[in-house]
Amino acid sequence: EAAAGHLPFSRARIGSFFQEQPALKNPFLEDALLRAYLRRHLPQQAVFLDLSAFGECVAKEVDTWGRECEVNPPRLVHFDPWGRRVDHIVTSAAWKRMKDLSAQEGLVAIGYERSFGEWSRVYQMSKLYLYSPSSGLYTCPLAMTDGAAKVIQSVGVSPPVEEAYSRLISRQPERFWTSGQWMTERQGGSDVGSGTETVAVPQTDGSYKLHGLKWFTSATDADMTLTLARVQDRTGATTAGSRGLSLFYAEVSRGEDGKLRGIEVQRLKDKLGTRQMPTAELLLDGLPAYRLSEEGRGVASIANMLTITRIHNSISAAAAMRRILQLARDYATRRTAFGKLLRDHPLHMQTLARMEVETRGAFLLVMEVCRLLGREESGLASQLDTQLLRLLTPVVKLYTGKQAVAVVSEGLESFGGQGYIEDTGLPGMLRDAQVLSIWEGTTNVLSLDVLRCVARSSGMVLHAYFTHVQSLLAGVSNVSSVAPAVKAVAGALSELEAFVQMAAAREPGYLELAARDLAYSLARIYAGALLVDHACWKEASTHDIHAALKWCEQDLCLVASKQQRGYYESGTAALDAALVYE
Ligand code: UCC
Ligand code: FAD
Repeated sequence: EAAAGHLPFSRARIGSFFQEQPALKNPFLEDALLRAYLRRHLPQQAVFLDLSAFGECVAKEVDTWGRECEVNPPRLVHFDPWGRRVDHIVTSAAWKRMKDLSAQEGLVAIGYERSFGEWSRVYQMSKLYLYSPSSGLYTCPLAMTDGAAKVIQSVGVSPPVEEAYSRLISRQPERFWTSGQWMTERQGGSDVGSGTETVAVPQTDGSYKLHGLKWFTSATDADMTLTLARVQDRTGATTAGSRGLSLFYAEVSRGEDGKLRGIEVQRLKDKLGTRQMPTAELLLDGLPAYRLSEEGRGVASIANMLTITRIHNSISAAAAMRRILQLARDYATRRTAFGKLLRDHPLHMQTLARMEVETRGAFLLVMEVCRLLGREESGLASQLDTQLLRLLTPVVKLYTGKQAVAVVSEGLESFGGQGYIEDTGLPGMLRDAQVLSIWEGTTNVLSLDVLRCVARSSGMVLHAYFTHVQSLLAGVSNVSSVAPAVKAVAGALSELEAFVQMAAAREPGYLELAARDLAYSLARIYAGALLVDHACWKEASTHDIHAALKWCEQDLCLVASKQQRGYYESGTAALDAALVYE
């Protein structure tokens, strides 16, 4: 019997084995696809140096701040010690540092400086992609800030928003402002047209005062906001529906008494994730505001913001997938089970490889949208580019948002029980991924947006889609290594074309039921074409070919297979409802 002193587990002895934790390395140097994509499209030394240095800073320093934001979440102080209402949203020091860092690194500014012409958006979004998983959700205010700058650009950079615009795109921390995006009210976040009760009361100087309740307002420590309201006429009447909504600009500021001007913070939301960031319910009680759109053109005017924030959302989704994978593959070199490292278990590698394929598809889809945005903003976009951008923005947002949840969830499992342990920082990634398919338009609402943009363009956006995918395939038609993938994409594209033609002649409810599967088909086929195209680039590797082949093994055209099984026929809706409510 071992003497008590030699027992490995007794009194203060807790055994000698401690698992090495996964190490976060420079996310730029770790990301072969990102670097290859940039080598191909934006081979600028300045960009590589900046991203490499920023990646190092993210891994060494910023990631710790991101954790600090999670463990020191914002809180609301309603009253000062003497009972006066102050409504202070107290944020952590790390959250404030993120703001300064964002300005210094030009995380919004790069998109407006356009130093790299049509590729400036790709550069900006690549940087955000490195930053996002370590940012403590600071990418949320940055998305809205970018969106607000875009809206201001579209309505005209002149007073009263000239100063605000210069601050939104500033690199100077002391000047830099962030913006909110207050659209959702209690009655509706998707159906903004019916759900908005906020009224705008005209003032004699041409400005307005807003009265209403905004139900979700994220990163509420912002300096300004864009929001929607209904202008009251002299009798106090307003126009109902979407046609009654106008777009407003308001500053979030305090009066000499220290109170917020025209705003009461009702409470902060108690959320599943995104806890690093305040999301508040706000009573607007005479908030001074300026109208930016024509009366009744609020939704159309804020659509520019939605395009930008949805692209940011997609970047965050792809980045979350990439980050969990980066950590999982590192962990697989440190963790042993059944006598060998996880990396030496083929089934574990198959699991990570499947995640890798999803991540690559998502990355290329998002970068494609960024490429198109960059072309549009540099005045280089063809009509086809503009139509593709309109169609792909909701498609990519909804697809990557959903895939992020699946990939991050699988990723947690690859750490075993540790993936479920809060202070590893891993569970927060799953919580934060879950919001990506909800805010900025849910999956179904965006699927319906896709249908509407197809109908409004009389099918031109689909024509642009088919033309572009065909041109990608034409460029690789004689490369034998990817032939099965090319065949799969081409076959799926023909099926999709046939489906669209058939569905156009059906009753309206038919396409509505097919909307989500249609959006998924558009995403999968397009990503297949991009993966094949990338795999045939002159510096591509055998791994790129493997990824393209694997992606194209899945059902690329969901609507074709489901249509054959009668999924969208008129009786289905009633059957579905009956099943749900049995
Ligand atoms: O969730 C939010 C913030 C979260 C925090 C920020 C996160 C950022 C990412 C961070 C990553 C870490 S803010 C709330 C977001 N809310 C939504 O996304 C609303 C979802 N609902 C929709 O998108 C709906 O489809 C609505 C509200 C747009 C539907 O309203 P309407 O009035 O029924 O819309 P219509 O009739 O379809 O469109 C009205 C006009 C039309 O223009 P005209 O009148 O010229 O024909 C449309 O073409 O607006 C135009 N329009 C668009 N244009 C509508 N949607 C778009 C679009 N997506 N792009 C271009
Ligand atoms: P609903 O519209 O009630 O949707 C409920 C369900 O119905 C969803 O599954 C939806 O897909 C489905 N649905 C709705 N309409 C249809 C349809 N026609 N066909 C089929 N299905 C449909 N909003 C802001 O304005 N600013 C913010 O800063 C902000 N921050 C947020 C932060 C967080 C953490 C969260 C969770 C939300 C935030 N939101 C914000 C609100 C967000 O944008 C909305 O919650 C979202 O757009 C959905 O709206 P809703 O909650 O009213 O859901």
